[in-house]
Order: sequence, then C-alpha cells, then structure tokens
Amino acid sequence: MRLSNATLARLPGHIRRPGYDRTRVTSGIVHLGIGAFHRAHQAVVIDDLIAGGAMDWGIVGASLRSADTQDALAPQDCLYTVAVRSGAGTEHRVIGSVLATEVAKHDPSHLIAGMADPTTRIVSLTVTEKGYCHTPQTGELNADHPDIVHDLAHPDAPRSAPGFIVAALARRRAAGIASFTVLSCDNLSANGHTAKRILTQLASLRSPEFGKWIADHLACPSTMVDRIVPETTDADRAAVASELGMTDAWPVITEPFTQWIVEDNFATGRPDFARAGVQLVADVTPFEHMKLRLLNASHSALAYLGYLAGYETIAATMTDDAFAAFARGIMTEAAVTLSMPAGTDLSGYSASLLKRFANPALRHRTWQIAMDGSQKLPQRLLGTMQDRLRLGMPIDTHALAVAGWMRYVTASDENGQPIDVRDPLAGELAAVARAAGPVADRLAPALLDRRAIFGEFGNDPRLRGAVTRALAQLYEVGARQAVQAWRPSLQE
Ligand code: CS2
Repeated sequence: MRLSNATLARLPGHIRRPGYDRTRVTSGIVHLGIGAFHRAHQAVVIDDLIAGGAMDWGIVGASLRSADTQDALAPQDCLYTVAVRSGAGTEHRVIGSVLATEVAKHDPSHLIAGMADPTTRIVSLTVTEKGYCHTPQTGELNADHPDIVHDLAHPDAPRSAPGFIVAALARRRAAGIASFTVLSCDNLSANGHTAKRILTQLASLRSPEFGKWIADHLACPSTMVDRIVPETTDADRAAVASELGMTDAWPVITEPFTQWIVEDNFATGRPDFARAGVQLVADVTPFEHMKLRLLNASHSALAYLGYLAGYETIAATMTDDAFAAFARGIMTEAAVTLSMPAGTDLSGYSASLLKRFANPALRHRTWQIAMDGSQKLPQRLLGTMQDRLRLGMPIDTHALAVAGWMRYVTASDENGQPIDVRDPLAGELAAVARAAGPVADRLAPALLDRRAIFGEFGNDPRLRGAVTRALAQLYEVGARQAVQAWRPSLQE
C-alpha cells in the first residue's frame, strides 16, 4: 500500500495528517527547488496555514533538473511524511500543502506559465548557494556562468532559477500583471537583496528597461531559515513505512527545532505567516548573520575537520569533546562580530546549537555539509574573520576551519583515500591542489588566490599567515590532533 489521498484514512490513528479538504486548496506559491529542506520547513508552515483556512496558498513544487522528487511524490498525490527525530523518539506527520510537482527541464513553458499566472503571488526558492549563479564573494551575477549564458540565448527555455524567474516576470510585465514576491530561503547573506541584485542584473542584460522594471517593482524579502534536514536514506524509508503501515517513497527526516524569520515586504499579499510561528521583522540581517556565523560556520568547521578525523556524522563528531569545544570556539569567535537587537541571548543560542548538533537520532553526514564549500565559505567564515581583524582580534579558530576546507578539497584524505568532493569549483580546486602538492606554504596561498571565493581579502597577510600555519599543522599532526591541540584564544 502506498501513501495517497485514497489511503490517508488508513493511516494509524496517532499519525497527524491534513485535516482539510485537499480538493478545495488552490495554489498561491510556486516553489523552485523542492528538496528535503523545503518539505521539512516552509511546506510544514504552509500546511499549518491551510489547516487554519488559508485555502489559496497551496504550493506547486518544481525541481529544476532531476525527476526524482516528482517520481516519488506524484504517485502519492504529493503527500509525504515528516519524521521529527530526537533522543526522545520520532513523531510522524503527513503534509498536504504540496499540490503538484513538476520538473522544469521537462517542460519549461509549463513552469513559466504557472509562475506568470496571476494566482501565483509568491515564488519561493531553495536552490542552494550555487543555484543563484553568482560570484560567492561579491554576490553579483556571474554573467559567464554556463546556465546564464544559455538562459540569455534561450530566454523562454531557461535552465537556471534566475532564468525562470526573469522569464516569468517578463511575461507578467507584458501582460500587465503585478510582479510576484520572490522569497529566497537559502543560506546566503542578505538572501533577498542578493536575489534581487542577481535578477535585476540578469534582466538588464535582456534590456535596460526590463532591469529597471524589476528594480522598481520586485519585492524580495530576506529570510532566515533554520531546520536541520539530513538526506533521507533507505533505512529512513523503511522505518517510516513500518510506522505508517504503508510506503512513502520520499519521507523527510528532521529535528524538532524549526525557525523562520521573514522581512515583511510582500508586494502581492502573503498568508498570515505569524499564525504558524513565523517571525515577521523589518530587518532580518542580524538574525541571518547570527545563524550563518554561529550555526552554519561551526557546521562547516565540524564537517571538514570531522570528516578528515574519520567521523561520518555531525552527532558522532560532537561525541568527541575536543570537537565540541572547537565548535563552541567558532561560535565564540563569531559572536563578537554580531550586533543583535537588545535582549538577544547569544550564549543561550550557541548552547542550543551544540545540543542540536549532538542530537543522536539524526544521521547528518559530514560529507553532506562539506558540499559546495566554495559557495559557503564567504558568508559562513570569511566575513567573521574580516570583522575580527578589523577589531584587532585573532582569527586562529576560523583559520583552522578554513584550513580544514583546504585539506578537504585536495580530494585525498589523511589515509590517502580519495574524497568525493562535490563543489562547482571542485575541478579547479583539485588542479590547484595538484600543482601545489601537499605543502602548506604552497597550497594555502594558491587557494587564497581564488578571487571568486576570497576576493581581495585573500591577499591579507594576517589571513595568509594564520591559514598557512593551520594547514601546516593539519598536514603535520592530522585533523583530530590539531583540533585537540586547539586552545581558545586568550583575548576572548
Ligand atoms: C548545513 C545546512 O548543509 C549545510 O551546509 O550547514 O544545511 C544546515 O543544516 C541548515 O542551514 C540548518 O538550518
């Protein structure tokens, strides 16, 4: 038996499910990048809102390329399970807010038509950092990106998320339909402002008037999104099936914690987000920095150094006290660079992050978080380092994390085994590593010269010195010992 509208009533009584009539729900949101994160985060909020009466805010979820999500969800009427895991056990809930899925690559015109339809008032995005086709260091559109080059040549059959949005906006503009709101839910600095800059730049390459129209009319609120969602495994599928008494081809696994902070800037209406626990604020910047510099920074640090030390998951890495102390050290170094609204308890926040990372029921692989480091480093680690240097403070903890990334992208681990490095710049980084060899004095400067990642900051002698020293130590004693030898800086 498979999860679907027809089998919903046969779920065991304790499993929460849509309490509303799904046939009466219409779509108001097109979501680009319908992966596990969206389904465990925004789609749950929308499910709550629909249950509270927001019947015209259902979601059409598009994957840009892969048909995997559609293949899994279409036969089950887009229903799926969210399994919330903690040391105390697992809670299952079936979500009904996704009404349809599509694969952009299979039928780009269909997706553009849906986005251009006046009923679509929000286009939301979880396409990961690299999906923005920008230069990570500057946040500007990378006009040489192959997908952007393609999209400019084929504006009605684009490949990239920015390409689809611009195509749909061109259609709306021509038809005199107001622009939808673009809601970025990716871990980028100033994600809404960055999205708007990229979309304006792409539209300007089509025509300056169109670029100006987007600059004048498009609302792109920034958001801070937070929920840890490891990749679903076959073991997870089997566990969920045994709980449901039926198959769900693609459940999502997550933690109890969830947070969504959104700038209240919607041009064409929004559901009553606050009813579902979303925080609406005038400026999300401080919260976004807090999350990127405390959570994501220490996550990446644990991912690179933990992987090198032989740990498969974040929870396993956190059982090693030296790594837990190191993660706390990253947060301590970052915290002084934040200016938060009065009353924000940063040490409480940091303590709660360490608990979340240690959740023994989540198998969040270090390898998964290590992906796409070239796109993640600037907003997670480098901004803090620049700010600390400006304040005259040491950067040793962050330098060891950056060195961990460098050691990782050489694609060969401490036992000489290959690392499957997934990163849009993996080829380029491996070539740099090959040319430099396993010599910190050569490898660190060569990687710091990658302008797209480090920009001008890569030339700073204080950065070069600290990272080169840390990388030398990684080569000398290995990640486990380097982390064990790490001591919090006396100036904190
Ligand atoms: C992680 C994030 O994969 C990663 O890079 O750091 O996906 C992290 O789990 C989320 O941002 C938590 O909200």
